[in-house]
Amino acid sequence: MKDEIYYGRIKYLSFVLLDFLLLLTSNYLAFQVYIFQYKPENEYTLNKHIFVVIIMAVIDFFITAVFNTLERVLRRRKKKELYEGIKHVGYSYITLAVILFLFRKSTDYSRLTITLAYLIYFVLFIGVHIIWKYILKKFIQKPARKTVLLMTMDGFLNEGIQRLQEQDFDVRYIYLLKNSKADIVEGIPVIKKWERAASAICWDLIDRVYIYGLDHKMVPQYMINACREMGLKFNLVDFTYRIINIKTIGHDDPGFGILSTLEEKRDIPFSIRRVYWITETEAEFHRGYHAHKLNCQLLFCPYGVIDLILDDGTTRNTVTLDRPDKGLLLMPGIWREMVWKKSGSVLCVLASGYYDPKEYIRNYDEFLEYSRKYRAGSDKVNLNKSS
Ligand code: T46
Repeated sequence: MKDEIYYGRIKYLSFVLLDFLLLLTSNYLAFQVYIFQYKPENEYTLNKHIFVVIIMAVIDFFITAVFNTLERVLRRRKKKELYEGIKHVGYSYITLAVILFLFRKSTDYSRLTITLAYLIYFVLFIGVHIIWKYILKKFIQKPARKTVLLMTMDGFLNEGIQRLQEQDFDVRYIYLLKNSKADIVEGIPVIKKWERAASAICWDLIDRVYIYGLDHKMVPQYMINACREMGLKFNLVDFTYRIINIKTIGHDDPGFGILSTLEEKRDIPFSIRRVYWITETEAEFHRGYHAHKLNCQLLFCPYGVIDLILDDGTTRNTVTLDRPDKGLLLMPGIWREMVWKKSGSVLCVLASGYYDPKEYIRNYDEFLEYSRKYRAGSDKVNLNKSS
């Protein structure tokens, strides 16, 4: 809830106030109906009812705070609105029933009025929320450019911002995987928790969420659900492969050797599920001839020289791995061939997925077809982890 207030401020508080007004309105209406219906024998007075209304108001704030029933209220879909409405009114009703049962005699309040008040409240909660949302969105001035939350990692940040700005997007927030300590980068606030990112998207009415250079699997289910609830898909900025510098520590005495290190999520934008290496290959041997549908990989050659011929379906480039401090980050959908330039060169691979032969494309025509489809829809991914 703190995040909702932080990012929503006035907008969020307007829903809290609206809620309170709806509760009062529904009580007023319920009491009028009761009086109209049972006036002659009525012993239940407005004074008695007001006492119950005060308890109801306290419960209302309590339920809102504890169960966060106004979470992402500005952008949630109708189904979620209904679910949260049932939760909010249902929990309030049960809490009130327990309190009245414990502390008051049943004759001191009208069960009928209270039940009726909550029924009216529920209808108003759903209906007025939808109308209020519409009014807020209509009158919030839309920025001229599409607004974006960018998810990436430290090493690709500036590049990611630049790519989005080139496409005339207004990058409003950054989410960094295992982020640096910076709170602001190039004047853009850095968000450090997924919950906060979801709140920012909701309350600042962010138009799009872009992923740059990250394995999709790094986006947690929480964020996928939140975005789905807000009707937002994840967009990808085209990212096929990159040469990265691997941190390497040498010694004054060259004979001592050098030590290279890679850290998951800090240097590599995926979780490492598999490590393999290829040794004892003769010079001029070719391996590979395939692409991966899902696997993200980091390849490096700690000893020797290996050429990687990379093909994205339209262009071919060769990258040479010839130093232990040089890594090739390879995202899915790239055809590769490896050429051993020196006998015994060692190829090491860190992969984001377990071995699965079905995830390989080993036929070049099939790859071209896959690549064509993949690139055509590559700016939008519908992440669905649970499936
Ligand atoms: C890649 C390049 C750089 C397994 O059983 N488990 C494994 O984890 C791997 C990687 C391979 N295998 C079996 C499958 C084949 O029967 O090992 C045999 C040789 O594999 P493959 O022909 O795919 O080897 P390369 O050198 O063509 O490709 C390998 C990796 O498979 C591939 O992911 O990107 O290295």
